[in-house]
Amino acid sequence: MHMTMRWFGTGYDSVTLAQIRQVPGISGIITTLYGTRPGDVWEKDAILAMKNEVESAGLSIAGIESVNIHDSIKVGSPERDKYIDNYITTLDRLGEAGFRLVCYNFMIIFDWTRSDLAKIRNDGSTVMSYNQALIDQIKPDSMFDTMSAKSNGFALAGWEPERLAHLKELFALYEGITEETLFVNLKYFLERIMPTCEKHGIRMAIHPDDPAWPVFGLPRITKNKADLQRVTKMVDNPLNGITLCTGSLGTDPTNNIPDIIAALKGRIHFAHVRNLRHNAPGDFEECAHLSADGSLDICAIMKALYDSGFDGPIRPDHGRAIWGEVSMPGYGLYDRALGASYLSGLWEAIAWQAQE
Ligand code: DNO
Repeated sequence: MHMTMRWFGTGYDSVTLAQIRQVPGISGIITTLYGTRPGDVWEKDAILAMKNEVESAGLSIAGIESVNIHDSIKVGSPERDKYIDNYITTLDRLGEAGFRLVCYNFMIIFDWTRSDLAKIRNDGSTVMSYNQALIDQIKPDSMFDTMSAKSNGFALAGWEPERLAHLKELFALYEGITEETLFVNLKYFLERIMPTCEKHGIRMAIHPDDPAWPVFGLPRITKNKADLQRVTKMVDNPLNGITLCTGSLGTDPTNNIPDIIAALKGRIHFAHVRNLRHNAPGDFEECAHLSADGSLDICAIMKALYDSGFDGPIRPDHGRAIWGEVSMPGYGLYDRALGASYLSGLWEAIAWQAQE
């Protein structure tokens, strides 16, 4: 594995590349071309400028998170081919620039969802949390305002204001879409992009649903082991893989993450490892990465990744807001740096013991 951190780009992130470079063990960053919309073709010059900026700071780009998917592809409407062509052009350009990992998701309308972005914990830190009863009281059209109200002024990844300004149209577009339609449309998309992925050796890593159940009645198809196995088997190419996101899969306590890792061996191209704490069914909050602070056994997860031969980038994920830091919720420097060091320490111990 190689340890990385997500970076949102100059002007989008409170954290600098120089700071990330000083976190022990970090060899690369995960980023995207912010300012692009789902469906856009990425400009070659912009891709190279992004690469140069990171490399001049002494780091490399270990993967792109995300190249987002246009709604027509998820719905399977007639203009999808045009947008898949655009996606292919972007992949081609990323491949030519030397990128070998692309994370994406197939969540519809809303990406990751929380009811509170700054819940205060006993130690004074704040975390993002989710409570289904609270979400049930929020109308989908006010979800964007709920999310952005506590975003400290940062644009939240996956919550593009331009797209979500048309929520009514989006809900109408997805009317009648079922899990089955989504699987069929994802298969169509993957089959069309695989030749380009093969040309460059680009690993595609679908990100699981967060939380791992339907929200606002919208179907979701990457919630658990069965879903992820279906996605990888329906287009049985080693480049068609997943992002193992423990914070997303872990929202459902019936998801046994070490077991999912073993089942998806060889198809896990990217890992987001973090902990969360279950308070009650449908009610969870994020926490420090440490196993003792939450409900997930992070050591067992890292061991399962090690045993599966995982060789991709890994990154700490959402951290708590601590020590007065003001950042994009979940993406401050301090708690993610603690998380990265903890994960690197676990990995070192697991590797050391394996050699004994
Ligand atoms: C949230 C992230 C997601 C993720 C996308 C991947 O913090 O984990 O927004 O980047 O779903 O496409």
